[in-house]
Amino acid sequence: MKKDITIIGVPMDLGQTRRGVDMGPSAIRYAGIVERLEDINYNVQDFGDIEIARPGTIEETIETNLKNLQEVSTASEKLADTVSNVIQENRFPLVLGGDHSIAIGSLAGIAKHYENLGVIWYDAHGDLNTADTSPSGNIHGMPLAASLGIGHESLTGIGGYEQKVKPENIVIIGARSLDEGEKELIKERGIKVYTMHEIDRIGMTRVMEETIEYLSKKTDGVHLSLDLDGLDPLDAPGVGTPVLGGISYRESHLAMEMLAESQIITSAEFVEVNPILDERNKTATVAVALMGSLFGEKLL
Ligand code: 6HN
Ligand code: MN
Ligand code: MN
Ligand code: MN
Repeated sequence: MKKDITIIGVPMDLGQTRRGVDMGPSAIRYAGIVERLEDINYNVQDFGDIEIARPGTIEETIETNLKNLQEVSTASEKLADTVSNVIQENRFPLVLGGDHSIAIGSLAGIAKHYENLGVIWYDAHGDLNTADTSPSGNIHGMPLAASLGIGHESLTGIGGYEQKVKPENIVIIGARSLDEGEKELIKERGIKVYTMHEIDRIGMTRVMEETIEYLSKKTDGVHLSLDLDGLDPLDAPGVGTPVLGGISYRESHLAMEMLAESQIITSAEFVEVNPILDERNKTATVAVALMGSLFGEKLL
């Protein structure tokens, strides 16, 4: 893992409808992310936050059922540029959300630096919807589809190119709430998914061994996109779209420790922390602990 990390906050809440997730980056900073990484000898730079427009402030010129499309698209371009510059400077981009729509911008900025970027999508959801399949019109349910080049051109065209990631370079971990259109897309494109069923059945150790083996063979970099709702709501209650029966805190720690050991991760984002829905900043604290493990913190 690179020894220089740049933290980028993205106070985005326009990809969904529950207020408060824009405070995610502050909550994670407050839970001590900078100190945590400095304690394990990283050089940490905090870029601050990407500016997000208030809803309705950008004139809507596009006819669509996607909520806040222009605002999300504009913020995604800014984030893509920022993330790309960080990689150019040979630093590790650590993006803090904000709702999961921000992954569109992160991946647009990251993927152009790799021939074959891998993506680990740690999430209760597939985030593979489009305007046609979305039950909600919320863009946070679409970033993985957009990054495949599927969906509205204002989302797929960020960074000036269409396909950020190939379907065979994606591994989804923790899925337990997939919409019909998402299930079809997963089958049609052959995306690898470990649902909660497989995690229960074969255990997190094997899930991560297989994931690492699968991705390290064919990719030249791996982005971790970790949605805190991948965890069980008992461990991470501060999220906008909780789903029962998720990955435990301990399993998640193990997953992060195995990723640290494997040294395959080249960029990461932690999203959907909503302090308004949280219990005493528990979810941000969990996020920080997982980042500690991801970056190689040891117990002994
Ligand atoms: N997330 N599949 C649902 C939708 O509205 O498209 C939920 C999406 C949740 C997205 O948690 O990042
Ligand atoms: Mn998500
Ligand atoms: Mn989710
Ligand atoms: Mn640990």
